Amino acid sequence: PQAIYLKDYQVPAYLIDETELHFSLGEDHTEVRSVLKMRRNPESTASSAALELHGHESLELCRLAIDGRELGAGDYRREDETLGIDQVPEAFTLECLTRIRPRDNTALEGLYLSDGMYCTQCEAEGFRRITFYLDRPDVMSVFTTTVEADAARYPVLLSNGNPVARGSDEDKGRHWVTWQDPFPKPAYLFALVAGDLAHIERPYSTASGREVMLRIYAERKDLDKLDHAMDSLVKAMRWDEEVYGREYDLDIYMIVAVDFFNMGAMENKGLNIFNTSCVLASPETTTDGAFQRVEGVVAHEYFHNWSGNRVTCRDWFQLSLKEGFTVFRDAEFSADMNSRTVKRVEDVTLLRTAQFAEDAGPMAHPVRPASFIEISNFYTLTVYEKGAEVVRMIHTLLGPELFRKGSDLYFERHDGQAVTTDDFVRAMEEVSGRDLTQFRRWYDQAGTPRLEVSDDYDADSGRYRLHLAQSCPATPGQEQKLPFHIPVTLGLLGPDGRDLILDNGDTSCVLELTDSSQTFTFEGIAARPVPSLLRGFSAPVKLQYPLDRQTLVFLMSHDSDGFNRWDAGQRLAIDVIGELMAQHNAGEPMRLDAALTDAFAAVLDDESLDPAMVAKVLTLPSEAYLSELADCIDVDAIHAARQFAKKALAQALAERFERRYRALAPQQAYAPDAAQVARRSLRNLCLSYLVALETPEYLALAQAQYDSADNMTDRQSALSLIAHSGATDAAAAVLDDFYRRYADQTLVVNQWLSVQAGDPRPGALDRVKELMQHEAFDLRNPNKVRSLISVFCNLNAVNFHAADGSGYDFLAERIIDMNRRNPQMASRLLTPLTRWRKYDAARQALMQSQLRRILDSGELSKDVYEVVSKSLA
Ligand code: HT7
Ligand code: ZN
Repeated sequence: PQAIYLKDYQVPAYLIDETELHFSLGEDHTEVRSVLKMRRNPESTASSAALELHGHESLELCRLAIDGRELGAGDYRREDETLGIDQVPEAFTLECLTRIRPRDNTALEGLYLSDGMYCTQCEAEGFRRITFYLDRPDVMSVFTTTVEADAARYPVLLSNGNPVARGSDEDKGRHWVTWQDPFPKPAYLFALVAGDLAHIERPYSTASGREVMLRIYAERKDLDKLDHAMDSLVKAMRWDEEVYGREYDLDIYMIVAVDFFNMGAMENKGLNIFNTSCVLASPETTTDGAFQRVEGVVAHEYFHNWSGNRVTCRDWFQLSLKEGFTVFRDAEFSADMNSRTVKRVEDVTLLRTAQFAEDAGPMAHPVRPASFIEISNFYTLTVYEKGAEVVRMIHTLLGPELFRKGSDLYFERHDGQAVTTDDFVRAMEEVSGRDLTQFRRWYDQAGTPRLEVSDDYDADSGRYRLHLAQSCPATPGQEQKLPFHIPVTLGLLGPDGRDLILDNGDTSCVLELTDSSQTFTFEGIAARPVPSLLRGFSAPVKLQYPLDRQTLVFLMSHDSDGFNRWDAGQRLAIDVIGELMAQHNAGEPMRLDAALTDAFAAVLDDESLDPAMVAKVLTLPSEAYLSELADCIDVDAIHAARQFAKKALAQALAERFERRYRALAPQQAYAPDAAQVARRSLRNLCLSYLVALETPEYLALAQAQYDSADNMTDRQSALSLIAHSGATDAAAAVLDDFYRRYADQTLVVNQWLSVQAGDPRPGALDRVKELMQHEAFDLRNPNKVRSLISVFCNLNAVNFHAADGSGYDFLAERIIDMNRRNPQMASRLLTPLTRWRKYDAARQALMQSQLRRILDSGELSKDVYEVVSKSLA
């Protein structure tokens, strides 16, 4: 397979002004008729008049005509992924008839069947599996789509835009609907759905008074689980009007929930297609976390209507233009709807755990990659989450008002265009008068910068100096890095714990680090301050500023920045767990430093704090994050030390945990609102400490919560605690009970699979293998594969990384099989094996040999080939 390079970008040789599609949906095969009004691109410098259309090898070409003249086999060239016609007029109409087989489409790209319902996924390059086309985002066309199907089996026929005509042929039992989308769009935003669907709807008046109908479709059995998504959509629409001045533009906005989907959701113009896991929600079947995820994803896809659809990407290297910006927008929305600090803690936790690991691995790439073999491999945490951090840094540097002006300019200037990340930054530069030339390095240098800080204080002169130095490790293809432009938001705490007033008259300021090292001086400081660095995590860097445990405890209790208060607690816990690991490896008894117990006790006792933040502070850093921090990951020591810390904290603070557990008992009927979510999160965390003690009394408490819960958050929380405890009979019984209760609720059953896949006790791999044969499992359904196989391989480190290599062998087998069915899924499953360099020599050898086995296993998809070959390079 060949790599494609950003530097080779050329404007398209032809444009498609109008696209007319006719789908005749059939069980055995579907016929797609296209009529494309095309013309030569006046901006193209290509010398030949040849037309090269994209078309997947699975397309059966039935007819091809130019301006009504049918072409014979000698008039065109069919290659693997293209169809070439050597000579075409300046402007012409291209007609094409193709035959495709959605039922056999297990890759879930293009047109496929999800539980008997036709649906599409065209981003990034799925449209070429539907018909021959210029399937690239800078070719934008106005689409008219007719969908025709059996009327009884597929009563609902949807596509992008507004419905303009419908009819039926009663003799044949078929009907059709025509949809027109007036907004030019690239093919990746095309969508079609046909099925026997139920829906809810709600009228919405935009800020300027336009009436829009909002509809959410799902299988009839799920109709009672759509209200939360609808409420979230309305909130998102209002928020985008208020915060960004952006309104919706069609007469109808539709969301359809499907069970078979490779990712979370897709922002097709006017017809979003969603994984059921990101739409359906009810208190009985959905946890608080999943409620919040629905709200966030609904908002994310809605926000794409401007950041992605009205203004789209010129090429796929610019993916973060729409994804980074939209993740930033949805994070701000969620922060406004819920707790801002909790949201920031969650996002930074994901970034530091998983994106930093990606940045340190063989697939590391810049936010704007310079090359790829398969673009699907670049829907990554780097493009999405780090991309959002880059937008956040621009927001920090410009401030909210100028940032809003910049986004207004960007949307106005580029409405209806396909543009680049550079165009986005340029708009920000123009409104602010700032030069962001150096800042642009965030888009093209990979790797996580290190920020080393030291300080000195001179009591006589009252001068405090901060020395900041940056560096960035080499990443594949990028040995040397130039300094980044890093905004460091900072506060200084006096000895009493209060913020000092800084020169800008405020308690925080933004230092701009642009050189490899710089010193910042603060005058008139009466006593040595404690710096609160990188407030709100103002840049995606690894901060290195050693603090002793006492100072961390000081920051935990005094820092006015909620994020940094939490971070100080994490740093303290990491330090203490590190000490336990050393004791474990030295064969000494582990002893927990009372500094951590005392700090946790103080936080638990402080009832003035937001319970959600208390829960975050008292949550020990995950094994995955501890692994990311390690140079060589000691799987067993990390697990043993973290488990020990949890139990020791539980022993020391049992009374407090129990008191708060009881005090936080539900007072009202369930609602997924911020206040209740906060209470449940802390209550369930207290329960998790108590169950860690493994006493019959606390296991009974968990069982009582399981039995009496009126919501899935409390029931599932109790389920995992009992299922992962040493009480094997109780574990088996509760798992059986849970399955019996929810056997007909697919998403809940997926949670049941995950709980078992994540069980850290010995024997988990055998159980996972057994579950693969269970009626609840289906290898064709990505949600099931993620729930069972991905959870085992990514979240059950002690079992997956078993020293005998059994976990690696299992995963390699799954990948080889999945490569044939669904290359995107197969490629994503590879992630844990790509990290082999972080393990001991024996594990390294075992993981490498499984990667080689995959490479030698036969015909690999581009997706899998790219990741395996780069991992072994
Ligand atoms: N823009 C969407 C990306 C997406 C996708 C990409 C590759 C394969 C399947 C996919 N499904 C959705 C999702 C988003 O970021 O909004
Ligand atoms: Zn997106």
